[in-house]
Amino acid sequence: MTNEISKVRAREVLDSRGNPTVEVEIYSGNQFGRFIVPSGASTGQFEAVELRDGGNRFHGKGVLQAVKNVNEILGPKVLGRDIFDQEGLDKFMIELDGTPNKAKYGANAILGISIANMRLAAKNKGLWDFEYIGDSKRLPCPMLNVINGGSHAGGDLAIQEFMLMPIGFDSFKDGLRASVEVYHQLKKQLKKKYGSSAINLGDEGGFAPPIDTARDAIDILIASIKDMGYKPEEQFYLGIDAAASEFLHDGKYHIDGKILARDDFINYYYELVEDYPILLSLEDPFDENDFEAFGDLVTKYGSTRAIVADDLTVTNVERINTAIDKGAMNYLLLKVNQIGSFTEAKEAFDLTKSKDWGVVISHRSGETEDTFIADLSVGMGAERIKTGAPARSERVAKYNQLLRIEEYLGDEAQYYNKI
Ligand code: 2PG
Ligand code: MG
Repeated sequence: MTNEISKVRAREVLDSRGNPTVEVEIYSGNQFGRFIVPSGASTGQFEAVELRDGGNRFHGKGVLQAVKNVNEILGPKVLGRDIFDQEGLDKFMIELDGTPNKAKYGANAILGISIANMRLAAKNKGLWDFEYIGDSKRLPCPMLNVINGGSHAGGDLAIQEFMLMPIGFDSFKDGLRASVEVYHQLKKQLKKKYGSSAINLGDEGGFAPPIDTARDAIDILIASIKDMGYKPEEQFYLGIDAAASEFLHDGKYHIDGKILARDDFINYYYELVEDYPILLSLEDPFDENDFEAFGDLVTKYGSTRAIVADDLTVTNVERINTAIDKGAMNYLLLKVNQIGSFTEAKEAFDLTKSKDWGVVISHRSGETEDTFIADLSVGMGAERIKTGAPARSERVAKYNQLLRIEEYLGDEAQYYNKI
């Protein structure tokens, strides 16, 4: 069987928001690996460049240039490369691009080739993707985004995500089932309290109710957990992703009907965390440039809470190094398309692990049927994965893949059920 890339093919397909995205296939003989690149809405300022065509077609969101860059430039140049030399392939493309943020050919073009190649390599060896990625047999704790706010919904709720974390269960399967039960109970409660329009879904499959404050969202989640007979702070914890850069305007945070200066916003979290011990994970609590404010929360709560960096660090080792210097996080949110290649995402993972910090593998708000991140989370041995609510097939697809992996691993599977 040949180990060389013999054909590269890209095309424009659609993501879960109906926006175009890049799909790539890499062939070796008649075997191929495929990957569809996801896309964010609350994108960090420092993310690698997602090339979009502009103009009128698809409201400017077409990706024909990125597709062309794969089919006519990068593709022909990687022909004949060894499919098992992932690092060599990624570094070669980074060098060809030559910019610090993949602005020339597009991170969507480069990542498509990178992950499609990895998939092909796994297939060639007869392995599941997660087995090819690493030796870990750890199933991550899911973080299910069941109430959607911010730029993922159309209401006044500033905080973007409210997530269920089924920690106190013995297996991924059990944790997922209990979360689904709570999700449906939440639906009933929201409908009763706010009416039928409250159960409309946001971009990530969570409900987008007319709730105005974080406290109201957390209260109704706790009530739903209890209604189902589960124990808050034992079986279920909660996480939020503030995506705070999105509601920072003219130096002030616009949240819960108030306009808060930075220091008042730090106090906002002190009070929230003290009042809600169930709140275990806080992602992007402050603006993506405010390493110091992140550091403040780590100093105060770092031993008991996950302070998760997403827009702050954008899966980029340089930014993670700054966060290390400033003590600004203890959990990394890892998104492969923020950096644009498998090798660099792995470097970000390894650097984070060198500090004994945790990692959450994450989807984007614009997703597809591709389930790669489920395998990535297991292969790398990440503690957690966030991939939306247990609704909408592009979200559920990842959870279903984790169910398959857990079943396949049998007794060897270890569910990460730690705080
Ligand atoms: C986030 C993500 C995923 P987006 O902020 O963590 O939930 O959102 O893909 O819009 O950046
Ligand atoms: Mg985020």
